[in-house]
Amino acid sequence: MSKMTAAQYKTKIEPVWCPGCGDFGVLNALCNSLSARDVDPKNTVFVSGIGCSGRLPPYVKSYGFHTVHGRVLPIATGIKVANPDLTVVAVGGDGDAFAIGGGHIPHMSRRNPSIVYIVMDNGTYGLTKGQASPTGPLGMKTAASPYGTIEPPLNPIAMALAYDISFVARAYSGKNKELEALITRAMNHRGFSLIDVISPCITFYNTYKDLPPQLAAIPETHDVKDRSKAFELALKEDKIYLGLFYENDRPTFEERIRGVVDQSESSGIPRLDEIFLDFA
Ligand SMILES: Cc1ncc(C[n+]2csc(CCOP(=O)(O)OP(=O)(O)O)c2C)c(N)n1
Ligand code: SF4
Repeated sequence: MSKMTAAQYKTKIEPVWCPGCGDFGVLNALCNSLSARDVDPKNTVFVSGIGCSGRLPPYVKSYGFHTVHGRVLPIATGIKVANPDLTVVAVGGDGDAFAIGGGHIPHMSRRNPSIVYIVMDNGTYGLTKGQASPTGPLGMKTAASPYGTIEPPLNPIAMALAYDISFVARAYSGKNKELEALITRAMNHRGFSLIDVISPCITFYNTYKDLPPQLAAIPETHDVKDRSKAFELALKEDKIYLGLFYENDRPTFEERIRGVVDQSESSGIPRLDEIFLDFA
């Protein structure tokens, strides 16, 4: 079968996003990357949480699971464990990822399943009409915070590095080629990868003008194995660096599970299903 084009990876379902939403850029880069990598839709699952960004799975030709708010990662992990041969891509917003779902991030690092997690980070809760999210700036005024927020934002890249996630990157939805390249690299990575994609919400928190002057590509000389240097780049206040901060190679969750299964088969310890048979 000939290779599918990027356009063929899109379904006929028209995205309901507002015209100009950054999430369109993510969808385009994703489809370009799926085409470049010749990914088989039959062996691919997109999993999402709830939010405007969480609407993405039906727009891509693949299997999909639009789950519940903040629980995209445990569900994606379950899918990967059930069938490690699948390409599993998790997607969602910064609220989904770092507020209600934030508690899952460290455990994804500990387990390190081969899942690509794309966070469409717009600093706001788009779907619920623009409340401040954990990545919105201090003092952000919204209908729900008319005097400005009183919590400073968290830094997703520094957090991911602190947890030692095995692939940590940041991209901008307006820089499609770079985003596509990062997605492709993350898909080739063995282990959990987090790409924080700055993806502006044109309706509730339009950062299209303010952001570009602060964005800068990570210097080509940066060694992606150097975690301390990656921290330095992540903590810079005058620049928002884009690109791959850090990558390490260590055993994946699916490999370790295979190891436990192999041990259990030779251990002589009865398996759970055999124990259950005693009660049948
Ligand atoms: C358990 C639960 N709590 C709250 C909500 C309401 N809710 C739906 S989406 C959302 C936040 C969306 O923001 P984000 O995850 O950043 O995605 P975006 O819409 O900006 O893409 C919230 C609070 C919900 N659906 N379920
Ligand atoms: S509300 Fe914001 S995040 Fe949601 S579709 Fe519109 S522009 Fe995108």
